[in-house]
Amino acid sequence: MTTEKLERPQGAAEDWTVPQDWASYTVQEHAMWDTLFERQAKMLPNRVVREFMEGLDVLRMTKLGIPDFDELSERLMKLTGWQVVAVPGLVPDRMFFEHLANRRFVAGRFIRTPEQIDYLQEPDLFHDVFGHVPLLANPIFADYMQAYGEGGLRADGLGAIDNLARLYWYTVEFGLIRQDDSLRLYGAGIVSSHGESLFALDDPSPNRLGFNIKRLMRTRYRIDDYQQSYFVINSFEDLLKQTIETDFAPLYRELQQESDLEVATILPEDRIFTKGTQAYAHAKKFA
Ligand code: HBI
Ligand code: FE
Repeated sequence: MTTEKLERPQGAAEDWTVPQDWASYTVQEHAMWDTLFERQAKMLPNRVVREFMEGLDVLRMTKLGIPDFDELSERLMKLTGWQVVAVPGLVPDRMFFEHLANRRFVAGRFIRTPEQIDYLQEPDLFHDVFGHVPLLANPIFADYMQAYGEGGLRADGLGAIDNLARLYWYTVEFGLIRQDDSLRLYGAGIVSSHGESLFALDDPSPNRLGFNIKRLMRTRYRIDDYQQSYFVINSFEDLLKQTIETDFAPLYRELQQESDLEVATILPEDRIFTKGTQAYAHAKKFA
């Protein structure tokens, strides 16, 4: 999503943050959080990676109502040095990376209306706080998010934001992970969506491909529908290790020589996970 045309909204600071102003949320807005939270909390156990449920618990996000970002930040700071800061909506890429590189997660302060319950274009408070924040309590994932922010600032300098945005998209937003001999959800875009939490694991149509940074960075993504491809990591440790060990400058140069891949493409060398299990087979020769 190109965010360069964004104008800094009235009342936002230089770094695009605004006060959350928790006291101003209405009963309806708190009720919207509770409705969304209860629906997901009921269907995610055994579907979402264990560390996500542990994060909900340790951050005490199980209580009713929209979480107070200052309270979340106090707990997160002690666990992994992260804090949650309020923004009016999308912020320019560079600013976004700057915040992540300094362990500040930018969360929209607005929550969706009943008409938007199952789809909204921009990340709202439920997507950002329920989807993204619990895993920031996990030290390895917290390190990955900071490394991503630092990588983003470097990619910006190399004109490679689009490639790096794909890494965020196919891991932080829509990633799957192997755990206890099955596939589990961890991407915020999935776990904050009722429909996609079902689709990503149970539907036979999407491709579930073994994680490979270069292959992933060639792969386009769509922002207006369920994913056609998901990438599966072995563990957060493995994701962090591969990211930190990759020298992105030569990788970006290689990527410039290779064509982008359409969302549903399968390559012969792809490792394909069948729905819901660990087993994967090398892609059959696809004509
Ligand atoms: N801004 N508030 C906010 N939240 C995001 O998730 C976000 C953003 N700006 C840019 C962005 N994400 C993506 O383009 C990143 O991949 C850069
Ligand atoms: Fe997000």
